[in-house]
Amino acid sequence: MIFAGRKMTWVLRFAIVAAAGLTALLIVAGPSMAASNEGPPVILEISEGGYASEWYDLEVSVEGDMARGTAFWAMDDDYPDRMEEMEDTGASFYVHILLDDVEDGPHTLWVVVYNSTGTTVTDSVVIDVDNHSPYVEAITNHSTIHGDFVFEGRAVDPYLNESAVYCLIDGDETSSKANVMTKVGDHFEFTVDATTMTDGEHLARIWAFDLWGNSNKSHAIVLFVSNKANLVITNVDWTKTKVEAGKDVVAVVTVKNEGGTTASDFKVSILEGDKAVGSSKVTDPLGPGESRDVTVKWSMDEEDSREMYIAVDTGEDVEESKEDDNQWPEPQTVTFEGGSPGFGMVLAIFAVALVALLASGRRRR
Ligand SMILES: [Ca+2]
Ligand SMILES: [Ca+2]
Ligand SMILES: [Ca+2]
Repeated sequence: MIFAGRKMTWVLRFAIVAAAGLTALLIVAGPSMAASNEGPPVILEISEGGYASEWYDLEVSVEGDMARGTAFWAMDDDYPDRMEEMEDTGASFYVHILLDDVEDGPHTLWVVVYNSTGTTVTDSVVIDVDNHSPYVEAITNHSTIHGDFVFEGRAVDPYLNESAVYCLIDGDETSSKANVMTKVGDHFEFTVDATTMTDGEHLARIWAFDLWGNSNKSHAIVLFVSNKANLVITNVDWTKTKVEAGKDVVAVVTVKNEGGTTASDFKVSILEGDKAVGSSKVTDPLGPGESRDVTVKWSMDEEDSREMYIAVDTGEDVEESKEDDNQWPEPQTVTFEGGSPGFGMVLAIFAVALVALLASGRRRR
């Protein structure tokens, strides 16, 4: 019984497979078997249209009395005056259309079929030509960043896939697919969370796809991540550079914290060579993005000219993401001159004169 059951099953399987095969054969051969060689031409099937890049195969299958018939095609305004003959493959009419010189965008392909009696039938299909990858451009400039930072870029394509515009970071295509940029007006934005990135240089690009699948990456911009503090000097204004010996030369220094951590208790100094000769201490916290003017002074007793520099955090009190950008690049020559006696000297001369006057007064008595 068991054997008979198995045998039965095998026969049944064979029957099913055979039936399925025959059905498939009928489906494949369907249209041509069903096509009639008589009567006016009828377009049974035309190729699907849709996205095309570089080339497109246009094909129509026709039934009817086509013994001496033929088919012509044209694109857009070339219909109906400038039509070209299609190749008769027997089963269909066919043409391989090169799209290299065709503008990106929708185009209509027309087909006109003639049969031996001169009767015609017309059909058309729309193709969306997309030969080019999107135009992309990073708008954001090279920046020092911390916390949330909005990266901006442009992506333009007749068939841009707006859900496939990414902020590509450090060339990591896999993880950057999560950085989908949002369309804002005429550009795209993505908020970079610098706290998830290591301090230092990172490269950001906009990477955009069109619906066809062509993609393009912009030039890279440098995002310098500074989750730690980063003190820099943004301006130096020397308010006194030529003074009498013993008096102060003065500079007003604008210090900025470009990092993401507050800094305090650091020095701003006037340097002679590498040596800080005059310093001011900043004790109040300088928060991320904040700037402050700090006045620094230095004096010298002898008459001379010196070349001086300005730098921040000369005591190395603050741990920064970048320590090599703390010096203002332009030196300043300061001059100490000999001059009229100082106020102290005037007082001393006056005192001596007074004593002498008193002494001579006493003698007169
Ligand atoms: Ca495109
Ligand atoms: Ca710094
Ligand atoms: Ca430092």
